[in-house]
Amino acid sequence: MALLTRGDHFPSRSEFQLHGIPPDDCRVVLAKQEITRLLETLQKQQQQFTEVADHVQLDASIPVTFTKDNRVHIGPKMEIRVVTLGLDGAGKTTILFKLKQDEFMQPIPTIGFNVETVEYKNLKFTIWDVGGKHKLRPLWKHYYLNTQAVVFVVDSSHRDRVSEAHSELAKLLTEKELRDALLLIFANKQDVAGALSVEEITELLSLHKLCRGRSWYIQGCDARSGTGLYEGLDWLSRQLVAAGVLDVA
Ligand SMILES: Nc1nc2c(ncn2[C@@H]2O[C@H](COP(=O)(O)OP(=O)(O)OP(=O)(O)O)[C@@H](O)[C@H]2O)c(=O)[nH]1
Ligand SMILES: [Mg+2]
Repeated sequence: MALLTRGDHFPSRSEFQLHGIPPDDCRVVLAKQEITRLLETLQKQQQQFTEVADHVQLDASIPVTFTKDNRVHIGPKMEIRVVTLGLDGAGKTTILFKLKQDEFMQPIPTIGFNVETVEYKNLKFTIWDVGGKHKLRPLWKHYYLNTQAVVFVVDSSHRDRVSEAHSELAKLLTEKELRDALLLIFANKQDVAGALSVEEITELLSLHKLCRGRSWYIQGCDARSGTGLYEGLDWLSRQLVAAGVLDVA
């Protein structure tokens, strides 16, 4: 058709119609031209990407975090300050060592504190583990500043100490510096026969009442084997990322 052999000029819709070509046919011919142009652009871009990939070593280990409000954090891990509290013998140090070294180590009662960093997913937790003996509890308050999460450990095998744990937790939750801190409760020693279940601990600590208006979660665990520990960290990381804890502006 003469209309389509005119060198550098491609006919317009009205020129097609002038030659009596039906509108549907003219749409197909015009679309073909557009698609050819798009394909050429695509091929050019693919070629450019291939050339770039040959020269640039992409680092797959660079962590990327997407926050709930659609912000993206690319780069070093988000750092989170956590303090573990709870009565003496609840298992705080055992949890810390298990997370750090992935092995059970028989701890001695903590006089003072231990501090370790634990990397998990895109987060770097700095965990302060403070001694829980009665006479050491007045020192807990020195660890509250800038704490983003409290991990409160309860010995589920010690039914007769749960009310003592309740009163310490109740005191903690009135602390101004911990007002915005997330609260993860580990119902530890679930491996011990006859241990209180997560539901029983929730009930005995009146968690629904005590923690009203705060982000909290209770997770059963066994610090010796590690069962449940990462589920707790998962909850924490979801909350921290959702809250957009890190300023990525
Ligand atoms: N069966 C069992 N024993 C545990 C578990 N976690 C800790 N223990 C034991 O409980 C005892 C106390 O553990 P710690 O980790 O020292 O407790 P803590 O909370 O750090 O105590 P303080 O440092 O005194 O505040 C140790 O003998 C641990 O081996 C657990 O999940 N199951
Ligand atoms: Mg300890």
